[in-house]
Amino acid sequence: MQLAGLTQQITEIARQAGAFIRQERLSFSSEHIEYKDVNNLVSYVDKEAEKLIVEALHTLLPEAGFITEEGTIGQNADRTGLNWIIDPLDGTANFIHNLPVFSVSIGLADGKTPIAGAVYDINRDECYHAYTGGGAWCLRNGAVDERIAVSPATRLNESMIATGFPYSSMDRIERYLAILASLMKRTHGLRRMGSAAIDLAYVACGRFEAYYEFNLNSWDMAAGVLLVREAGGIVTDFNGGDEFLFRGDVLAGCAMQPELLAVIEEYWNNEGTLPIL
Ligand code: 2AM
Ligand code: CA
Repeated sequence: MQLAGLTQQITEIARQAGAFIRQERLSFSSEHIEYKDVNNLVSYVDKEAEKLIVEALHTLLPEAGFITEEGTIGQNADRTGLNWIIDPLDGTANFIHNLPVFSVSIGLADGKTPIAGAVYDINRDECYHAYTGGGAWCLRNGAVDERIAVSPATRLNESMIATGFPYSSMDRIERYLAILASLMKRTHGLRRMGSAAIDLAYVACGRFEAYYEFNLNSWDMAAGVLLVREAGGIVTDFNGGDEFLFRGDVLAGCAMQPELLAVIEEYWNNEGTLPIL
């Protein structure tokens, strides 16, 4: 498989889907909102964008299976072999509220290892892309392709950290809040952007030093974790291992990642000892 050429095509498909989403936003209104759950939103835009992406990718690599947020096509339940892992619109709640932080995320994974992918930051026209061994890149305005790298920061106390608030399962909320409180006191600040794929892309290009979230879906992170790794960063689960893609807890960062991991491990694995302040 020629990953370099494949990644160029993934980048183009992500940009095309993003152009569709950007266009639809112009005429989008609240009557288009559908509810998968009380705070889990979707619309025809997510579904149409996914169709467009799935059709293009299927032609590109017919042997690969699919794991997608909107379930356009049969899903590969056993998750082995090659799979396209797709979130056609990451940051749907932002899209619906016209908050300009939403993206397209397309990853190709071999088992639990992402090997190629792109995240398209639709409103900035920045398409982040990478394949294993090829470095991480950002294509701006469809014209300038620049190699990107994680931040040179080495300490938590010189870091800006992104996270995602829990929105469906609240069963680990106290641990999450304990970590948040601890980090508030020892970082440059915390941000909740609302698109995991953008958070990861921004770690890859050095805007954030790190990003962590629990309970994510594989399509939120498949492309983004590869971007961070190819940009020289470290990605682990909350135990320092590599079981993040299909388990959902992920921590990605630059050289200070181990220091952040130590804070997360302290609270995450210690039920009953959660001093919030
Ligand atoms: P989505 O927009 O594709 O669903 C960040 O926390 C991640 O959680 C986002 O990538 C977002 O992906 C997902 N998410 C799903 N529902 C959400 C909600 N109600 N609020 C915030 N994020 C949500
Ligand atoms: Ca989505």
